[in-house]
Amino acid sequence: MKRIRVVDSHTGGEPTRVVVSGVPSLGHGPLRQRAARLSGEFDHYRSAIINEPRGYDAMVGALLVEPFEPGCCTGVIFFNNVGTLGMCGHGTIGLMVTLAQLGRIEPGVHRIDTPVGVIEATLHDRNRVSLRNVASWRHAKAVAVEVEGYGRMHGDIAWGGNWFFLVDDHGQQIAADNLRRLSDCASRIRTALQQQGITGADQAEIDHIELIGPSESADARNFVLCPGLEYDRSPCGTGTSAKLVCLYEDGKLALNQPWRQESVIGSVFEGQLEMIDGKLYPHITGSAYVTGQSELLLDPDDPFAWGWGI
Ligand code: PYC
Repeated sequence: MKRIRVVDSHTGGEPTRVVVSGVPSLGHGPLRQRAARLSGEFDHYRSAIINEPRGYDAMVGALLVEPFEPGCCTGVIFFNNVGTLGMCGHGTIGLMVTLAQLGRIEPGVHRIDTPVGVIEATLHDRNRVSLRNVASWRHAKAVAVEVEGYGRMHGDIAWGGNWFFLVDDHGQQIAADNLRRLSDCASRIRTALQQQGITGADQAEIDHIELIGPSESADARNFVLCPGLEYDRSPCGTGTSAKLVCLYEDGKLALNQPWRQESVIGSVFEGQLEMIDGKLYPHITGSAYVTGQSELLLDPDDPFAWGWGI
């Protein structure tokens, strides 16, 4: 019987499962290499932890590993129902609250090593966290895309720790009672990007689609379709980062100006931008709550011991 210790939390409704122990060592190199090793050699562990029957498609995993970069309190490799993620904002907030619950960190500033660079996270109290993301930027503005069943739309391509295509002219209501239509629209945009060869820098696949609309209580509301075709219940930390840099480039947001980003289910992140050495660093603040601590059991006789997914 294999045993994997996990702590579950949610950030604005979006779940994070922190993996404390039970996954084989990925070695000691830079985290980008270790994330590739997780995908290449140990993908069945990712599936066992996050896919049904133990997890579900919206859940994001956060594997704790030894940091490579100096001065970090931990390294983390985020993953979802289809693979690893570069960074994850809601997951970082969940991770910090989980580390506090485990007694591993105190309130204050902590550096965290990720596959896309070091981030800095501040634990304010047992639930509230701010993070300074990796440097983020807009790669292209108002790229036209022909979307089957929906027609021509335009989107900005931006890096916020993952690649995003951010669309305003989608014509959809960003509302919790319109999730099927939003998922259909966003997944067709993603297919259209693939078919039309529209990518991030260095031909990177754009695997997050962000539809943006008005909000009554915040600056904007979004719907973010994640790589495994589930939508983010939170306002998406990396997606909010991508949005902030686009607003800044359009002259609609100043440095250090607060931006409140609401999710499709009504949870809110507060964001702002800092400029360091000519690069834009998004700051994101949100709250997470621990929902469970458990030991996953992988029974060798269980035909679905390693999970199943799309
Ligand atoms: O909060 O950055 C985020 C995120 C990415 C995918 C799901 N959540």
